[in-house]
Amino acid sequence: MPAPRTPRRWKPVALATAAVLVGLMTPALTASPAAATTTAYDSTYYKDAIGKSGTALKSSLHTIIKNQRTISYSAVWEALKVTDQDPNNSGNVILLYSGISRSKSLNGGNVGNWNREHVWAQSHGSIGTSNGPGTDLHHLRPEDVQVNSIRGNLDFDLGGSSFTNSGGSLVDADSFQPRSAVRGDVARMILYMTVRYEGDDAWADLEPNDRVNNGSNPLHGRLSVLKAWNEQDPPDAFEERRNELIHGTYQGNRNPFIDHPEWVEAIW
Ligand SMILES: [Ca+2]
Ligand SMILES: [Ca+2]
Repeated sequence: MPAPRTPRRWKPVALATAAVLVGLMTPALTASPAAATTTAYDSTYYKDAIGKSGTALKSSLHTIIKNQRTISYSAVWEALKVTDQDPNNSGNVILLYSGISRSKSLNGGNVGNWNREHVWAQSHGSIGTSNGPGTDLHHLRPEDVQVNSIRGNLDFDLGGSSFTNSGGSLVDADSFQPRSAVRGDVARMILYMTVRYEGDDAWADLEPNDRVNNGSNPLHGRLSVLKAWNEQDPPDAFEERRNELIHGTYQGNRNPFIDHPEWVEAIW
């Protein structure tokens, strides 16, 4: 397996590859936004998906990303200490919705601890915590115990009120709105889950819809809002680094929407 690579090390390679390919084909495209999402994986990992859209793209990406290793729920603790490390303090992790930097050693279930937030809520499709969607690092993040409880199983949507350690996130009776810096992350995590899990294994077919109050159905909303968040909050170095680590070190698969955020619109 290749060693984990950070975005700072692979991005220049990706951009250089893109520049060469674009230069060979059509120089007029060098300034287009599409070039920015060309990655070094397009000719390898994503080669069967390139050029597709709609259900054909979704199906192709599913075939690519379902090839993965799983880890145990207990192993998720140590993995999150690596994938979600504070770039400015290697002893800490960043809490997803709160934006708080907290000591890695404070993982646990008590007030003041951080625990394992399931961005795709566990009850939506009863994914549980045995090896599978419930331990899939692509949607698991550290979060303050009490904030995790406030988010609960709510769908994502606009609006709500602040709360202790909200970091700018909001909650109301039927939905949760993450702080602006991670809204795109949340959208790309939810949509990864819907492509990865298609009901051809032991798990439910997870799908997005445009509703809240999805209860225990294998559905998560709201799609129109997630699509807007994907546009408003593009992938940054933190999100790209964790995608690299999950691919290279833990699971061997990638979140395609971090590599190609435009694939959200291409499918939905
Ligand atoms: Ca973000
Ligand atoms: Ca699905």
